[in-house]
Amino acid sequence: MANAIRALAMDAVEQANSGHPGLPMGAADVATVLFTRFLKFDPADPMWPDRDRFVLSAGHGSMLLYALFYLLGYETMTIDQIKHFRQLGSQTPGHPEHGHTPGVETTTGPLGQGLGNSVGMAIAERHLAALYGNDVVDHMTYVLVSDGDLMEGISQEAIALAGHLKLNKLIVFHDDNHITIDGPIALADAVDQVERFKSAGWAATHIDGHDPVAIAAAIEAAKNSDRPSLISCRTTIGFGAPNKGGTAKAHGSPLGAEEITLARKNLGWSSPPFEIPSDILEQWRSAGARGKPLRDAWRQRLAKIDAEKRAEFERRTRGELSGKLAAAARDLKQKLSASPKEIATRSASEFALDALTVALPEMIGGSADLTGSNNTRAKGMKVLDASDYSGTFIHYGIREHGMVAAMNGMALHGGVIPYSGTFLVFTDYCRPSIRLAALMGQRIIVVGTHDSIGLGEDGPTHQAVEHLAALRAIPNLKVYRPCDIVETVECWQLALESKDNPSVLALTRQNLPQLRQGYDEHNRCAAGAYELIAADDDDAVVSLFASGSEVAIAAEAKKLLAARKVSARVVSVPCFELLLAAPAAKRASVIGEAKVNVAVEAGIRQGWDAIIGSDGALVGMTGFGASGPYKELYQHFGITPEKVAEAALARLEKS
Ligand SMILES: Cc1ncc(C[n+]2csc(CCOP(=O)(O)OP(=O)(O)O)c2C)c(N)n1
Repeated sequence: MANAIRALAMDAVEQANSGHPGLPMGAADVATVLFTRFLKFDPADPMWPDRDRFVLSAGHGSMLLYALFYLLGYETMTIDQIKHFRQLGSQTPGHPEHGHTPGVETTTGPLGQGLGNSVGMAIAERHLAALYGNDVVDHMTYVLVSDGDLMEGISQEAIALAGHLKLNKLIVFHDDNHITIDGPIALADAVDQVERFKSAGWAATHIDGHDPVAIAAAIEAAKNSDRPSLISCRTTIGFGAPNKGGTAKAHGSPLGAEEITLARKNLGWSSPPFEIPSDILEQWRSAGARGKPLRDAWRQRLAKIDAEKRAEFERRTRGELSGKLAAAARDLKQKLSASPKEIATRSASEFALDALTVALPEMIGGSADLTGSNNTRAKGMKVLDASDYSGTFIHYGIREHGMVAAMNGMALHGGVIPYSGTFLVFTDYCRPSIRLAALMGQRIIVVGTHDSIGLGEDGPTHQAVEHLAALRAIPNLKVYRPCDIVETVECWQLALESKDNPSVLALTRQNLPQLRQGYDEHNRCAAGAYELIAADDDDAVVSLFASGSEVAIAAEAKKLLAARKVSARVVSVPCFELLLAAPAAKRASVIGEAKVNVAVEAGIRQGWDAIIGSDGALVGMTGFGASGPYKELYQHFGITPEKVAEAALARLEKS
């Protein structure tokens, strides 16, 4: 049965003339034992909530997954798809893509990410089991990692977090083949992975990855462990290929016709390319059929639980929001219109979260050791840890990358909405995971506080300058930068309502006035930008655009211009992406037709031209910040109402 995987991998890579035969051939025995004897899944319903998860962290070995899906009888994975491996429009892209190919639990390719995701999946499983009981939620998370996955830094964050949280339903198979692209692993690494995992609180063992009895015994033991488990499987990359097997030559290129013929002989596999002998295919298909009775039994158990609890479980699993969110947001805005607050948007966010986390109990918050600074722990939130998985706040430790990768895993798992906090500048440390959330269309929310030179004394290492632009560059990510507490509530609502994309909330350390006075039921931030303060007469000659903390500066600049008899309007721009996605006429009406456009943002110019045009002026940053009290920094870098007014007047003179 394992040779069926090997043959399909060799043939598909050969036909595509690109791909990675080595990993599928080497890991075929491990995968065969796991998928035919242990993994709980049903090809007829790849999204069945209580299925075991299998993550191929080493995404380059994608043919392993595709071969399994075909052999096990996933409807969409036909032999034709295998023949079209890596071709445009196929179900078999170069690296596995979640949402594209049924059965693929997460998009992998950037090494280490899948392992990070699996930690989040295992957290979500434990959390939901604590809430809904083992009858409804009781599944394993299995991951296959390569040497490369374990060399990436993110793996350390993932392993340490999983060990600390005692995620005993997480089992990692290490494809220990001693080979990477450059050659033997010894060229660059000498880590004893078993000892490394043990030191992080895991159960860890070595086995022969080609011995089905040893593989089964190790899985059995791991399933009964009180800790997460590593099974380090000694394998031969390209197992079966007599010359290239065991070498880097099997890693990432077709084996070639001659070597494939020899491998077929070596493996005793006489079928022509893409043909699986019927008796072997039957055995695979009957392994694929194992899951149906398990899924039926689960359905029956689910049907027996309290109706209200079941409805809530199903709502959460579908990722649907309850009507309580909009009501909570309206209620908060009403309160703020009655008693305005001049606070930092990070505190405004906490104010919002106190209500929103009650409205949406599926929200799981956290912070990378900056809880008190990020203000992400709402009132009454219990900590989720090894002693109590029912909590909803996670101390991720100083592990931004592992944190966001885990959040992706939670979102992919379903049933929870993960959000977390760090300083905006440190989104650099988790950017690859944010990018994958965007690629996969997953709802995670990253709170980035201390979002500019406005953080003051910590200085340029901590002051985001290019980060807004860099984040805005990621497709399908929404970057929100609210200007006051009302906008903060609205941006939270929008982020939570965006089921198919991740969001970043850029929030200040420093206090900001409440610019939105009076109650407006409508979520004005939904337009991405809107006229916050109209011109004093009908014809504004200056449009002042700003985001976040600089909107108040623009509002002051408008007054200075008025004193000079220059009519200006102020447009708040909390979210570029929403504005730029609006129909052209709507966008044009928000941007307006003033003679002069000036933008104010304590960041670099990149991206602003789409709003202010290349002839607009930006009052912002052109380099790194500095250490000092924040008000002095704004003066020093010239981000002041006076400079904004000056910039507008200078442009007016030229026009
Ligand atoms: C973050 C990241 N860096 C680099 C790569 C390119 N790459 C793909 S596989 C690989 C290493 C291959 O070695 P290993 O992980 O042991 O896989 P095997 O050769 O056993 O298939 C590299 C560097 C990648 N996919 N992701």
